[in-house]
Amino acid sequence: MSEISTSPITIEQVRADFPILSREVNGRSLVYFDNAATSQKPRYVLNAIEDYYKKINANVHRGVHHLSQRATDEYEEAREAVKRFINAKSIKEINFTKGTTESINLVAHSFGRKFIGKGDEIIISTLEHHSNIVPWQILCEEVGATLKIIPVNEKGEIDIDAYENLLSEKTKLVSIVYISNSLGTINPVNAIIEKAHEVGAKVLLDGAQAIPHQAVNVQALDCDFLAFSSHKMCGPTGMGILYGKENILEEMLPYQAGGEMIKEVTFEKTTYNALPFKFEAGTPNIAGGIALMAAIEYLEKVGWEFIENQEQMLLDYATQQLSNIEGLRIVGTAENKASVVSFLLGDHHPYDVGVILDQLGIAVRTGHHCCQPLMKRLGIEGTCRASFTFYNTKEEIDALVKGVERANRMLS
Ligand code: 7TS
Repeated sequence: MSEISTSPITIEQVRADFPILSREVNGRSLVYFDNAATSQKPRYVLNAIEDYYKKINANVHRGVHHLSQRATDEYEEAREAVKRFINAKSIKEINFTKGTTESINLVAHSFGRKFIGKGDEIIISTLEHHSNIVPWQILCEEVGATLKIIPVNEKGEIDIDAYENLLSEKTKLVSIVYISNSLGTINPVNAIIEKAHEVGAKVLLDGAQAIPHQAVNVQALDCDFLAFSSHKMCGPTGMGILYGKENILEEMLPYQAGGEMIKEVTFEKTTYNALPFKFEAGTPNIAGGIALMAAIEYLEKVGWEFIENQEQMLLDYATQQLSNIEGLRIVGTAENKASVVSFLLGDHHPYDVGVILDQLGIAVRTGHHCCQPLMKRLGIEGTCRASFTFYNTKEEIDALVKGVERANRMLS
């Protein structure tokens, strides 16, 4: 494996760790501002994938031979790394999935179908990604429960008083996004969790956008579930995590069925494997787990101080510079915000702005960002979204500002 940049870490060293950042797009240096969709991968992670397939490749948890044991050891070490990263109590609480979406669906299926019934209520917010809306709609329809929605204000902040009014002894689950992918709003999750627990409800945090940007400590938060994706935190696609408190996971129904998740199978009756294997049927994403461990090691080496300082600087600078552009309106102005700037440029369609930026090598996301109900609430169809991470620079924001100004001239 290649070495990770040694401290004190500079932005130049960090950027040199990401091979893709030195490529050109449409004849210009790539400016990658679509980090909320997926982050780029450092060489350290790419090497972990290659090393695994070159030197270890074997199936896990079943082989007596050397390679299988090596693969199993490394894959299970990845579970330890995740446990450490989010400060879980036990590896039994770390379930590997293929992403945030699957993690939420797992809870809807295995917790929801056992513990949520007719007349019960589930609370989500207006800020949710579709993957934290649709599984609950399907569940509610199936079991006769009701979905309640916490409203947001014009700034994109949830209404905490309205939330408290929605809570009652009927509430069985609150499933809420930690940081909004569309607007960057950081939700007051400590208060949300505390209030939910007062009425006996469980809380699932959608941590997809929180995990890459700040330390998340599940024991301090006291959330019951946390869902996140490896690919948004410098790891590979096809790999995700569901954290759940052990006593709750123990009581839940199995999810997918097959190999790995069983203890004993007879045609008369099957018993299920212990945690964390109970929810992991079939051959897992072994390379994905090992590369996720490399991503965690990489982020730990860069350190939260560097990541948070760089991202705060980028957010402040971009907000200030973009606000100076005539006709530009920032959508999502929460007091507590992560490094995402969603904007509209006059009456121009976000897609047209995105295409002009792409011609300049600048990657932003345009559209509803899988948050159609939020867009409807804000009275818009979509936005242009620039999402920054710790390897982005002020100079790249200058390029974005110039690009947006150019788009403004071309489309007017
Ligand atoms: N929840 C949030 C808050 C997200 O931002 C996303 C992906 C998901 C859930 C789903 O994650 P997945 O890894 O299972 O797909 N968000 C985005 C985005 O903002 N642009 O593309 C994907």
